[in-house]
Amino acid sequence: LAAAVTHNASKPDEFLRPGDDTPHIPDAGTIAAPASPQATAGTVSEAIVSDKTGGAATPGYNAVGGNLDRVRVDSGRQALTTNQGVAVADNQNSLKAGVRGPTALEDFILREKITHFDHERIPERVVHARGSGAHGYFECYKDLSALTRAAPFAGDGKRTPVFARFSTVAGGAGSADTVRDVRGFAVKFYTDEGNWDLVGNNIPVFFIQDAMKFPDLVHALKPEPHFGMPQASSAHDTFWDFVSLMPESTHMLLWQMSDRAIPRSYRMMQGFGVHTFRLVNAAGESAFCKFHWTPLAGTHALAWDEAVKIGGADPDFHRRDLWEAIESGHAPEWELSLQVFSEEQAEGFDFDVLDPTKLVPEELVPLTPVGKMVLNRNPDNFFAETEQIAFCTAHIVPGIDFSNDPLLQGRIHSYLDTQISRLGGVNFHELPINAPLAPVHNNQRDGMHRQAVHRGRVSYEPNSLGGGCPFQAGSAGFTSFPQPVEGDKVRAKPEKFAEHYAQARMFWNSQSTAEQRHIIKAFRFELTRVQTPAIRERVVSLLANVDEFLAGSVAEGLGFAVPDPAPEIGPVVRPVYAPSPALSLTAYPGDGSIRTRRIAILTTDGVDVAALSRICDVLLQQGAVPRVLAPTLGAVKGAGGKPAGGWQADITIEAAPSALYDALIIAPGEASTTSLCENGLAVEFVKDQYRHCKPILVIDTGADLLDRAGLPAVLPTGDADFSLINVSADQLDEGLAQFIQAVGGPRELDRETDPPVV
Ligand code: HDD
Repeated sequence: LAAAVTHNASKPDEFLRPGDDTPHIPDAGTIAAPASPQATAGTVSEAIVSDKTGGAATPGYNAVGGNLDRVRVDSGRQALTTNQGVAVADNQNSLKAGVRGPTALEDFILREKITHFDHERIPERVVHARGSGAHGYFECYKDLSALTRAAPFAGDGKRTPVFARFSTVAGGAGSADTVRDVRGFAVKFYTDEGNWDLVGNNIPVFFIQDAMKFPDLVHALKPEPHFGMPQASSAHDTFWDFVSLMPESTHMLLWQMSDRAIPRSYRMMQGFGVHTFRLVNAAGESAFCKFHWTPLAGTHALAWDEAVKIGGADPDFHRRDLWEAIESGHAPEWELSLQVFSEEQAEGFDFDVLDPTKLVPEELVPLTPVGKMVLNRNPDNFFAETEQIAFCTAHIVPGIDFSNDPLLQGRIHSYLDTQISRLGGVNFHELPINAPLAPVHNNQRDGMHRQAVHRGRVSYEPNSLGGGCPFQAGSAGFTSFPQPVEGDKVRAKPEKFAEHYAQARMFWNSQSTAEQRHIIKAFRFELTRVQTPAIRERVVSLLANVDEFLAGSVAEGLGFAVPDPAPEIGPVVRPVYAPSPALSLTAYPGDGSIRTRRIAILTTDGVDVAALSRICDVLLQQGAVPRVLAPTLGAVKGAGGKPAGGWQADITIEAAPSALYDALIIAPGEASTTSLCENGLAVEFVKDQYRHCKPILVIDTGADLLDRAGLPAVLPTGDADFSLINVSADQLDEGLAQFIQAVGGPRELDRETDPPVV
């Protein structure tokens, strides 16, 4: 053994140990060059993303970056160490008694490494486990101090750092992004007066009226306990059993079955604070308030068939989309608007503003835009930031206060409580991503994983030994709004909470014809997966209280007659609302730009190289992300098999199917088209683009592929299909102009038939 060790030390390679006695700093390695010429132009591409991974963080990019700087670790040009900072000579071999002998218990390096690994995972969030986040800032348009003393609104153009996390609700941390589900929309504002968390969803109402029912809702929604299925889906008996017995869910169910629940991107969905909150100014005057986030990119949704296919092709679709948009410099933005109303106004509404299953129609209280959020920096480390961030509805700052909404009241407890087991103790606020930028001084002490080193002998208040510090802030500190309360201690609900269908009906009547079609199909799909006939019927009996056509269409799809409407409990006054256009996704088309939109260009050998270059140039100028797809990787050859000026396939048709792209261009070239027509994957690609109502541009011979895919030349309505563009080679620029307009606009939903013809 002694001989071996001596030998080993002098000739390390003898036992296949990489490295030698001197510290070895490896090269960074060569990062693959972007495949095609267009990928060099600063667009979203795998190349740019990988280029970034080794890069150092940019300190001070926004203020919270500064906060995180002190804990950032970059290991470039550093030796490997243990957690105690002892340099490790050999990271390949455990310490053995003889090369073929047992491992020594004294191998503290092995044991530390394995022990740490064994404990790498923490419990995932009980709901909203799957999420993605980013840093950015909130910028207030105008000083709002007349309305609230909350720090983010305390000056024209004032910026407050934020971290936002978007999530699905039902699935586990490793589930797919594009499932049908509500999306979480949580924003932590690191204000100069402490952290404020606005923990909302992309739907402005909720399933239940009282926190007492939340564990029941979640138990019903999550995988069924006996066999752990289904993951990340509400299409199963226990969920529909529960909601069918909770008529107050009906309004939310319509939203959940709408296209809101399959957003195209986190960047393209609204966010809502859901509850009624209070704003309080420095004079102590208060108004009620609802918070709305509106994406500047507009609201866009996937088709259901598309969402399902993306789930297989790229389960990280939304995570990747957010990451790539930020890396490529297209920072997503949302405008924050407030609905502000007085307590007296609220009393006049025919619903209760404390009921989270109701929204305040914009016709009643219009929206006032007050600022915008820009997300411009990806996290350095997913676990340290996106996973460890802890949002709590209890985190409010002076100027913001709660209402008595019984769901909100329960949430105030739940979020802080859950972090104690999820993040392992009461000091989770010291994790860098959770630490406020505002200074923290109090007499709370000790507990698991304490980071702060409190000095001095005093940890109580009042004290004289510490000069009375930290002292109470008095009126400069948080003061609860002194709302008068009276009444008996009861377990009961206010009267207006009993009406469950008027706003569901308003929502239904506010949807476009296509949106209504999608809601019907979503109910049909979900309830088809339900195995218990009585549950299906009970859900339709709720819908019978909303709209006859809706209930009739869903019942027909499920093969039974519409049952009697679900009975009301006691006499109920049902208000009648006019349609509210703001409740349709069509109300927020965005600015019509095609920035960040992913465009597939189908090619193969024989492609018209000049046309391909022109197409990519034009799309890149617009900030889109063109991707050259071909049957195999490698060079794409031009006409006559000549090399095509450096053009390479970015990805294969097999590896990146149609659902991953917003639009399709079939590049011209006779030989290219002939060969694509023989490729079933290419034909399927074209069919899916059509079925998902996305724009398709074909140039010249590319039209043969449309015929091969059997696409109709006109819409089922008999009208021309503006998004199916077919031009000759000399009309390329006109074709591209029409294509860009189509990609920036809404999808051609008139293509839809039930069942689809293509
Ligand atoms: Fe909740 C997480 C949103 C009702 C209890 N919730 C969570 C997240 C969002 C929401 C966005 C994820 C935050 C993140 O990204 O870390 N929740 C809502 C909305 C609700 C709502 C908009 C209704 C208006 N939630 C609600 C109730 C309770 C909870 C009534 C309990 C009484 N929610 C939780 C939780 C979670 C959570 C168990 C899981 C992980 C976490 O908090 O940090 O405490």
